[in-house]
Amino acid sequence: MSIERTFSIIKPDAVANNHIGAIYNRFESAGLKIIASKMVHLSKEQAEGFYAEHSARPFFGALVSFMTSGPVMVQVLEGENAVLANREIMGATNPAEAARGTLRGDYAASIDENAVHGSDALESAAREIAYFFSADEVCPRTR
Ligand code: IDP
Repeated sequence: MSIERTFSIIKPDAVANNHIGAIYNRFESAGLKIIASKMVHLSKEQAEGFYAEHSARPFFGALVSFMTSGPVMVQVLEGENAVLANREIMGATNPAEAARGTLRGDYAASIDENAVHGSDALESAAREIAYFFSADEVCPRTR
């Protein structure tokens, strides 16, 4: 077991549907600690930069439009095997394939609007955390 940090977004659909608290409860119930958190309304440039690896995909324009359609919550989660643990809490990318009891299975309507983002590897987690948070905004537990 290793203590990891991962990056998470509660996307505009889940924020609009008032699911912030329920989703934070899932993270904390699973033993993940929220060590940084803020609400942001992404600019087009921020969303395009964050999803740059998907810029050639046919859904890129729709993805950027959705991610800028309303505020999001961004957070850093810390815990044992946090990257994989969060991906399991989230469920499959396509909510139609996501198990009940996962965030996408319970709160997402479609692959275009799928409630949450979570880093897929430690390397992307470090990059994504730095994209949104300065070092002094990350607050590991001291007790
Ligand atoms: P992930 O969010 O589960 O890591 P990725 O493949 O990295 O999935 O895709 C990033 C985001 O792009 C997805 O969460 C989803 O919002 C969107 N996306 C991925 N594939 C499709 C698609 O085939 N149609 C529409 N949107 C998609």
